[in-house]
Amino acid sequence: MIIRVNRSLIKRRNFLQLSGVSGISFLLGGCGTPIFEDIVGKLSEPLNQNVEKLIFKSQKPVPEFSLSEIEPEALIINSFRNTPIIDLEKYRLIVNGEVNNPLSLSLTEIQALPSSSMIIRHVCVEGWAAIVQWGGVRLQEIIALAQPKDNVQYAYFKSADGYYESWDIASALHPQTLLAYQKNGDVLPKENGAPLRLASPIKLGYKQSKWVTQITLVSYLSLFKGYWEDQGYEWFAGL
Ligand SMILES: Nc1nc2c(c(=O)[nH]1)N[C@H]1C(S)=C(S)[C@@H](COP(=O)(O)O)O[C@H]1N2
Ligand SMILES: [Mo]
Repeated sequence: MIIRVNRSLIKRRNFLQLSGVSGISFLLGGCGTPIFEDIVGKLSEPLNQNVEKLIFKSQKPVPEFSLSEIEPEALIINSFRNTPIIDLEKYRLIVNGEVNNPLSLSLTEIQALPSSSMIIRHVCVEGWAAIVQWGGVRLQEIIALAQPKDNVQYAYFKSADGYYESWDIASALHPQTLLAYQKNGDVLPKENGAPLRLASPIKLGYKQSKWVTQITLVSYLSLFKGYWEDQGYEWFAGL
């Protein structure tokens, strides 16, 4: 166990600190938290066939823009409430629901996963758009780690400001659907959803939850589909 954590992510020096008292709490996390070795180990386990099919059938990538086309001023902060205060040390991304391997991931763990970046257009129904570069981890990476059961069809996203959203699983598994922690090459600003937000070129702006704290994978949609959807906005909201 020790060797695997050490080898994959944590440098020797940090690792020695981890074997002290603070290390134990790091590895054990909260209750029900899989230790990191477990998470890494699960990467080699087979995925359920539905999810595997969706990840590997080539979902059509959306053409991206070039660096010079980024519009740094065009992305308007659009929040239905104030920016929530999030303690980054205590922050955990919970992944639960109909999964075989529920997760509770710290930011360090999330940022140790393979990262990717894309330059895409963000489109808000309120009549503005912006070309933005987002960097982060593919949502499919996190979903795969959680080992969803065969019947999973939707993902619910809970945000720290009370916002909530639901997506079809195919869109959630699209290779350009990211949990972003960078914007235009810098650390994601708080107002744009730090530490972690959805970013994807295949959905309208209101689907792209900021301040995501929980992802729940389910086989059904409940009465509550999304903050704006429950007031009449369209649910699929594809671009
Ligand atoms: N948690 C949360 N996520 C949210 C919203 C919100 O109010 N709360 N607004 C949505 C809307 S309508 C848009 S257009 C984008 C805006 O993202 P930005 O503020 O980073 O430009 O965030 C989306 N995600
Ligand atoms: Mo929006």
